[in-house]
Amino acid sequence: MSDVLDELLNLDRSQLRTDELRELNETELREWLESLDYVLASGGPERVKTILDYLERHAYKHGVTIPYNATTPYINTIGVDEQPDYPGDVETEERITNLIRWNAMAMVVRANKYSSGIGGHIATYASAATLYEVGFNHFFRGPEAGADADLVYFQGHASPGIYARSFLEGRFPVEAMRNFRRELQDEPGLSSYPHPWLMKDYWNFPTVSMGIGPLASIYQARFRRYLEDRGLHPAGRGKVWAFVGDGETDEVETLGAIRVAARNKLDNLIWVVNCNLQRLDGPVYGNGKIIQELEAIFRGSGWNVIKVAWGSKWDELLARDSDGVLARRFDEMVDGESQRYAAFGAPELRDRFFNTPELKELIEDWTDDDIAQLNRGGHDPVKVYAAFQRAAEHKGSPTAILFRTVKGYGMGEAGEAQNVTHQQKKLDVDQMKAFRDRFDLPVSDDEITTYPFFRPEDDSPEMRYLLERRRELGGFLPARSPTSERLEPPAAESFEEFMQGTEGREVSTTMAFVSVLRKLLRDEAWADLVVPIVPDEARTFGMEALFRQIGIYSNVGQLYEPVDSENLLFYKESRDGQILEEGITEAGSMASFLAAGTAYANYGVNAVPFFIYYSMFGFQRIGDLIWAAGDSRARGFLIGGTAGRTTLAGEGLQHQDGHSHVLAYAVPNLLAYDPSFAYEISIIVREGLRRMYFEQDDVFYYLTVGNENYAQPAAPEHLSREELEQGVVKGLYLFRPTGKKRSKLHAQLFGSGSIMNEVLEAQRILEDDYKVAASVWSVTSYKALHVDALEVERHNRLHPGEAPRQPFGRRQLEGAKGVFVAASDYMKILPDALARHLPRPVVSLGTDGFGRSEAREELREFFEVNARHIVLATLQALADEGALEASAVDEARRDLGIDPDKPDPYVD
Ligand SMILES: Cc1ncc(C[n+]2csc(CCOP(=O)(O)OP(=O)(O)O)c2C)c(N)n1
Ligand SMILES: [Mg+2]
Repeated sequence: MSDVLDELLNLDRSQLRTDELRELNETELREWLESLDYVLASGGPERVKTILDYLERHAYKHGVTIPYNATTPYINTIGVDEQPDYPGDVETEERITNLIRWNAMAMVVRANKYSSGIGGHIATYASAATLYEVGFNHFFRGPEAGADADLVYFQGHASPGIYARSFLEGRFPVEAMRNFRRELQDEPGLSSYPHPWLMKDYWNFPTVSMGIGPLASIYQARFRRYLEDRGLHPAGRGKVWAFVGDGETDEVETLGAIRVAARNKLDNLIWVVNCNLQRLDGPVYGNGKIIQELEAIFRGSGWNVIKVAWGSKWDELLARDSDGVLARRFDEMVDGESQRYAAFGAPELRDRFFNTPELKELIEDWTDDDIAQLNRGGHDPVKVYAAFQRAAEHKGSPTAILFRTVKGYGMGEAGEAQNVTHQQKKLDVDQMKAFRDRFDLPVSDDEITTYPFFRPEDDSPEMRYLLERRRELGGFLPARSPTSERLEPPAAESFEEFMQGTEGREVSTTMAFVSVLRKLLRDEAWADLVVPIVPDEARTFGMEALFRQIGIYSNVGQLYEPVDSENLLFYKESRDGQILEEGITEAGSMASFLAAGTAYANYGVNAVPFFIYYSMFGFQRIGDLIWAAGDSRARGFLIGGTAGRTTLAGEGLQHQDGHSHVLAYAVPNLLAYDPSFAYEISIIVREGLRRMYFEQDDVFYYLTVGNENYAQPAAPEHLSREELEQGVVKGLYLFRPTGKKRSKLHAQLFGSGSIMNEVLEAQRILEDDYKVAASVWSVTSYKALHVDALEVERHNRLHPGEAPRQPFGRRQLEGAKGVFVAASDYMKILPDALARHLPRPVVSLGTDGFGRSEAREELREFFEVNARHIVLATLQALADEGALEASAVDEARRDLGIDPDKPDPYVD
């Protein structure tokens, strides 16, 4: 090959194999390259891209397939000549970063010194400090930037660094730093990780359960667009930044929704993937290169990818490397090898990395000190700035920046790039001194054992610089500031129709809920704020009328004529559509719920999400996201459709939900309801709106609704409206009192959800056939009754001198005579847990077990929650009390046709 060609090929030599080179016809190749150069010079890169595209298609037509290659060479995406000048004062910034590094390290070491085992992480922030600091000094716009304000998802384990910066900014007193992970001390403390529940003016997003933050950030960026497109929030330059660990990309939640970001062209989303090449136990991908692997995944999903692998010092070597040997060596090196160089430093790098005469030649005049400066890109502010800037300016797709860093950077022997570094929380005196020297910190040997925190004087250049940067960029971050706007709940009259019942017309509670939702969509004050979220399940819940009425959100509108366009209820997508039709992803839908449910705190918009899903696929499948909603103080309604283990007939044990209400107990600020009737739903929704958007309580709601059709009754007349509303909201009210007050035998029957109909039928049988005076109570929420009872119990325990209080449920049932029998479509633990707070024992019927694929009637027989079993349970309870002979119960059992040897539904 001639020199000219050599030069032309210069950049690409590392990509070409020598046998290929040999086979090429020199003149031919030269002509191609020269004409490409000409196009580049005359038409620019875009013209080159177009021509290459046509060329490829042309070749394809003639049988040439070019293998798909999603990766680019393992070098920085942004070349040295493309790097912008650094706009900041690098030295001052470095001094600030070093102080933050120190304070972050000291807070963890100190916490563990004074309370062994308290935990905390040094290595994560140590690897990410430059990424955060360039962001804080030049990019992240604070709340005062209005529509331009950014939202930042901080990596949970990096929180010491974020606190340490806030401390310099004067947002925390030194006591707070001393009480890291000690929130119950007399002085203020700081929570371990980002938890809005614990620090509600500070943190926005819980991120520490790996995968939740990245997933949530995608739907956050999309929701921001949704608000803008619907005119609920002004469009601005605001970005969503998400800091993601490379190990965190193991989680399916992290990468599972990235195409959603590309499909929605979310150029307001930037992921900063901190590839320190390590996770908790060791290397993320020791036998390969995580950066290359991630590049392929992101590029293949339509993201803009920027790789920042090598720091500036490497540029000197790359410039010398006319043969491409260095680039080839980068490609050859796996992460496990690379980790050794970070751990063992210059001698190891000299010996093992520069392992051929050509490579050795590159560094022949270099000292170990020179070699030690061969840093990874993520520790080089100039490289970090260039990448952030390019990402911020990029249009048309989300950006992932893959930064190569060292885990435990600066920790030296205490953990730098060691496999144990993630959990290193103790540094001995010598290690602290080494850290101090490395970052040139003003700490004397004597002081070191006191773990001092540093904040320069207010008028020092560092402090002036730091505060000025934040002032310029719109204030401090993170900051959480909920809107104070209160919304009046809809007037009772507008929901009055639900109080009248359906006059015999049979409708399900799902339909009743949809009617309530449609009512709300006609309410001027609320209509725009409602955000219906469905995971490809709208038709299941009879919501398809909403498609046409309020439209499905799409960032491009509708680019096709829908197949059902002739239809009144056609599938309408539009840019101002209101429904978030997420497709088959409960996790994605819940991430949208998170974004919408916290819009009051992030955008000042009182959005009201209604996430309607198959109840089985809620708590069980995406419980961690629901937990995160609780932590986030999200508001809104989770609607578990097709609920009830026997009410959803004909499915099986992956559909028939009989335990989500048990799981709902775990989330402290969640109110859970299993309503039976339309008017109950309307009362609960109105009350929810009042509590969340008028009282501004940080609670959210879970309602189960079923698909069994039955006549919805009118509100009972024996209760005042106030009594009824109170009962529905607090969990219990007398729905149908017995008409047989003079009977000797008495029973109180509790019904929930659609099992209420079985309870009502049992009441009839007991009264007609067995002379038992039975009253029926509607239990809308076992959880609400239970929580109230625990509160009262606790109050009484802590106030022994005062007159004891009574829980709501017990008060309601105080004078109620006879046995208590409860039946629901959920597990027996619900009434059982409440039982000790009631005046008498309770016999619980429920749906414990896997069940069968069957029809409703047979399922209820199988689970023993139908009217006949409720009757039998009542008679047996009366016999247990001595009010009935056992033989009478056995006779009844026979009359009811109940087989005593039927299989146990929990076991079989
Ligand atoms: C769902 C979940 N599983 C496990 C953990 C425990 N954990 C915390 S950090 C960590 C390793 C994180 O590695 P990486 O994402 O690479 O972050 P780095 O600290 O290296 O920046 C693990 C396994 C967790 N927090 N969440
Ligand atoms: Mg990592």
